[in-house]
Formats: sequence, C-alpha cells, structure tokens
Amino acid sequence: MSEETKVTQEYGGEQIQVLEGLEAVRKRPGMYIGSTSSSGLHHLVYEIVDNSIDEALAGYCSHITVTINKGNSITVTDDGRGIPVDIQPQTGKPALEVVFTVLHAGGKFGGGGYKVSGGLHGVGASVVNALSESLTARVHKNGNIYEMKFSRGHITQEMKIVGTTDKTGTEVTFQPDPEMFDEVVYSYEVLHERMREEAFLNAGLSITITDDRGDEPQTETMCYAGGIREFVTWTNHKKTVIHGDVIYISGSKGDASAEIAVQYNDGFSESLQSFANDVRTPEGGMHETGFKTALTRVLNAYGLKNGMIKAGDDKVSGEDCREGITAIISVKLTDAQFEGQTKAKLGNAYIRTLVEQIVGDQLTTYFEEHPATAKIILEKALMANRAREAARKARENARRKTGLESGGMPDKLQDCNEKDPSLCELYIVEGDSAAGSAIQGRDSRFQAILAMWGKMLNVEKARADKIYGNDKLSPLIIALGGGIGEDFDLEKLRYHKIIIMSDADVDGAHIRTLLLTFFFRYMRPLIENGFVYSAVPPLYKLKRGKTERVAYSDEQRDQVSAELRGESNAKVEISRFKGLGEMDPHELWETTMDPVTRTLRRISLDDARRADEIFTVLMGEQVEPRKEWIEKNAKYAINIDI
Ligand code: TTJ
Repeated sequence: MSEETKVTQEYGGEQIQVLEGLEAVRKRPGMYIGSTSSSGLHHLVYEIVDNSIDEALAGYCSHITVTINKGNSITVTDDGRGIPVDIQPQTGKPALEVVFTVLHAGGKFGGGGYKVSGGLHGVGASVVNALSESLTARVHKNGNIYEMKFSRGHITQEMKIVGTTDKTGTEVTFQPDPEMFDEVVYSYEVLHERMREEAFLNAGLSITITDDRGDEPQTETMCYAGGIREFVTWTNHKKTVIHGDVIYISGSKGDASAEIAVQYNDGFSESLQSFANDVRTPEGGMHETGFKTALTRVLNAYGLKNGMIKAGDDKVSGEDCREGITAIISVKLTDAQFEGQTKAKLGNAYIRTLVEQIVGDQLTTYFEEHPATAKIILEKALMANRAREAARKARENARRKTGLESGGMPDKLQDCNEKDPSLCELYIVEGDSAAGSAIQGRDSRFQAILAMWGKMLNVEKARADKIYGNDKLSPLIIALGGGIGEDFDLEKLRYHKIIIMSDADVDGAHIRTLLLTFFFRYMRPLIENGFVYSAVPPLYKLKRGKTERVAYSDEQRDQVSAELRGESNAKVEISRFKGLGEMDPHELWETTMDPVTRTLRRISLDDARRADEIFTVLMGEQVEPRKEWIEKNAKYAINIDI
C-alpha cells in the first residue's frame, strides 16, 4: 500500500482512498506506464494481457484473444476461471470492483502460480482503468455473465448479471483516454510481435490477435507447443543452421524456474534474447551472465576432454563461443529485481547460480550424448578464436609499424622539447642533407624536423590500411599523431604548424604535391584549420665583399642587388641556391626557419585541392589526360607553385 493511501485511510472513507489512488495515476501517468506516447498506449494492453497470462500459468487458461476494435478500443478475453465476483469481507465490495479500482490489487488475486511483475508490468488493471475513457469488464462464471462499467476509474455501472453462460472466462474492453495520451492509435504490428513473443514464452498457450479496424479483419492465432525452442527456430528461419536440433535446457529451484534454447547458424553475429517473467531484458543481467559463463566453461571442458583443445593451448573465449549463436533465455521468479538505466536488466543474483548450474549440467550431458553436434559447435568456436587471434595480430602489427599505440616516434623525426602542440612546429624536410642542416640550425625548443625522401606511395591507389603500413607515410602519420581518414583527430595532433620545406625545383614540387594531396585526402582538417604551411627558402644569394644578402624572388634580387651596389657601383656577386642542402645550418635558420625573419605561406584548401587535381592527373590510370596536362603546363612544370 502506498504512503498516500495509508494517510487517507486514517480519515476513513474507502471510496476517497480509491479515487485518490486513481487520481494519482491520472496526474502522473508516466510514473505508472513509462510514458504517454505510443509505448505507454501499448503498455495498457500488456498490462491487461498479463492478468490472463497469470491465469494461464496457474494452469486454468489456454486461449487469450486480443482485438483492436474500430475506434482503437481494445478487447482482451481469456477462458480462465473468471475474476472473482463475490463480495470481499474486508471491503464489502465485489472482488471484480476492487481489481479495477485499487492500485496493485491484481497480485492479491493471484491464487496459484506467481505474479508476473516485470519492470513497469504488473502495475495492475486499475491503472489501465484510470487511463481509460471507458472500460467494461464481463466475467463468465457460475453460469452467469457479470458486467461492470467504469469511466476514468469511476464506476458508471455497478456489477450486475446481464445474462447466462455455460463457459468461464474474463472479457475486458477499454478505450484509452485521449486526454491522457499523445495519440490513441494502436499498431497491429507492435501488438502482434509482442503477442507472438508471449506465445513463444508460454508453450502451449494460444493467443489470437485481430485487427478489426479495416474493411477486412486481420487476424492470426499463435500457439507454440515447443515454446522457446520454436522461438529459436523462428529466429533462425532465414539463416543456415549448422546442427539440426535446438538444444533445450530447463530447471527450477524453489519458486524460480529457467529455460534456455540454443541453436547455432553459419553466421558470425550473436543473437541472445533474454526474458524475466516474460518481460524482455535487453540489458541482460544475472540470467544472461549465468548462461554465458556456463556455455564457455562447458565448451572448453569438452574441447580439453576430447583433444580438440590441447592442454596449454589458448582457450576459446566467451565471444568465440557465441559466434553464430541464437539463444533464448527465459526465467520466471516471484521477486524479480529490474535494474539499470531502463529497468531492463535482471539483478537477482541467485538466478545466475540457477542458470549457470542447469546449463553446466545439462549442456555437458547433451554434448556427451550428441558428440557430432558438440564437435560442430566447438569447431565453430575454435574457428572464431583463430580468426580473432589473426585479426588481433594484424591490428597489433599495423599499430607497431605505425606506432599508433606504442608512443614510439620514428627515427626520422628529431622532435622538439616543447609538448604543447599549439607552440610546436614540424618541418617536413626533403632530403638528408637539408634535414641535417635543419636539425643543426633549428631552435630545438619548439621546432621538430622530419626527414622525407624518395618516391612516396601512390596514394591515388592505396586504401587507408595500406597507407598506415607504408614506410614513407607512416613516420609522418606517427609524428603528427592525429591518425588518418575518419579516425583523424585534431585534438591528438602534436604540432599546430606543419611546414613543408622543399626545394624550388621539380622534385620539390613533386613532394609538395604528394604531401598536400595526402593531407587533402586523409587529414583535411589540417588544411581546413590552417595548420599547413610551405616554407619559403631564398632563391638567390648576393654578396658584396663581406656583406651577404638573400632574395626570395627575381624582383627582390634586382632590388637588393641595387642596394648593395650603391652609389659606388660596387661589384655584387649573385648566385642561385641550388637547393636547401647547400645552405649551412645558420643560413637556413636565418633565411627560412627563424620566426622573426622567415616567410611562411599558409596552404589554403584551394591550394590543396589543386594539388589533388594535379596529382590525379599525374598519377592516375588515364594516360591521355596526363599527356594533355603536361603539354598544357609545360612551362610551369618546373615551377608548380602550390
Ligand atoms: C484469481 O483466483 C481465483 C480465480 O480467478 C483468478 C483470476 O483472477 N483469474 C483471472 C483474471 N483470469 N483472467 C483474469 C483477468 C483477465 C483480464 C482480461 C483482465 C483482468 C484484469 C483479469
């Protein structure tokens, strides 16, 4: 009894208490049925059907019908004993009235069998009554038909006899209150699926679902003598099974019972569906844990005993044992504890023990009696194990090669001391001698040098996995630290300035094109965020006596030359830098690397896109476009400015 009803009871007045209880339901319907959306609306049906299923579990009911009537009212019937109609001594009211007006009254009339109460289930017929515009209950019992009517929980017609009958059973029709729900439209599919589930979970029980809203009624009667065995067969019906029989295990201890049905198919996914008191437990819980533990243990034990697993070999893991499995686990208990975010996880620890024990015992016996099936299943688990092992090794190899996890940096990288990426610069330098100068000339506090040379992988044709393993690209990927492709993570980037330092010749242009194409395709956020730069090394060296100057362009060369010559028209020596490698470390620092004096060109997305286009033409499969491009761009070919 709730706190609220206790308080009001002191003031007497049975009716006040009842109405206040149902008023609470109407004030906060979500508390009782989860929500007022479609799921809550359908919950009303399950709540009523649960009562009939209880009667079936008690052994007195074999057929339940659920009908969606025109106007979206619902009729549920059963052929059970019928809700008691006699006057209760405590209340002086017919039991039928109490069932529909007192919160949580259902359990009191459970008689034999247990009360199904899963999650939000089992809140009782009174909740459905409170949330219904109208509700009519008819009971066939003692040769009479008793009828009682309600509206929003209030009695509109006291119980009365409306006819005679030679059957027993209960019939309830309710019209959900449109004031209480977002929309009152039932889904035949949703109810059909849930009723099929109930039929599977209660072997031998017949459930008929009918939709009377259309011109032609739609109806299906479901009855499965095999119960959850047939649930497994049905789940596997579009798959290729690898052994004929569905393995069935069942057992009980005290009030609790458990049954499990299993069959493997040739697929790789795991289909494990568990239920507690016919309520789905998608988050698993103790029953699932018990099953998984026992399955893994039994398969390993069988393998060791039969030499399919050698002592000292790796065992098959739980996951290995469940590749291709279809299993239904159904437990019934009187004190189900539903836990977790959505109350969809079974918490009763003793259920784990029960399931683990019966699966351990009965599966061991089954395997002994059906060695062919046992071998097929274990062989599948061993195969899963080998595949998993191979995949793990391949992954580890790739990681080791690229150092994605080891944290080890490539030997071609001379790192800087600073760790804050926003302060760090990475110079990507073409060629060994230039890299040597850069390493000596740099400010090692914040400048890192990565040497790159030789022909790079043709990224045009490579897939991401190949790129990780590529010996030219992987040092770059490791040094940058942000991964590639979809996995690229700017947060993990180790440098916020990435500076391509290459010669102003064909080879330099080539490596720039390659790098930019690679960044464009696999690390585009680098470019989008403006982290990629091109170093601008000088083209000319000008000398007058001991005075030396450099020029970065022809115009600057002429200008500087004039300055040096001066009034006296002195002799100025002008030489062209053949490459970065020619510069001594100090020269390279002063002209190209010193943040105070250097020039950096930020690479735009357009620059990169252009590089990508050039690259596609130059490296692509098509010969014609390449020839065309080279002819058209012959004069720039030496000076591709990107
Ligand atoms: C309780 O113990 C005495 C004999 O009757 C038992 C009983 O309540 N059976 C029962 C209830 N069968 N069916 C119901 C039932 C069916 C519907 C559709 C709705 C409700 C609220 C109860």
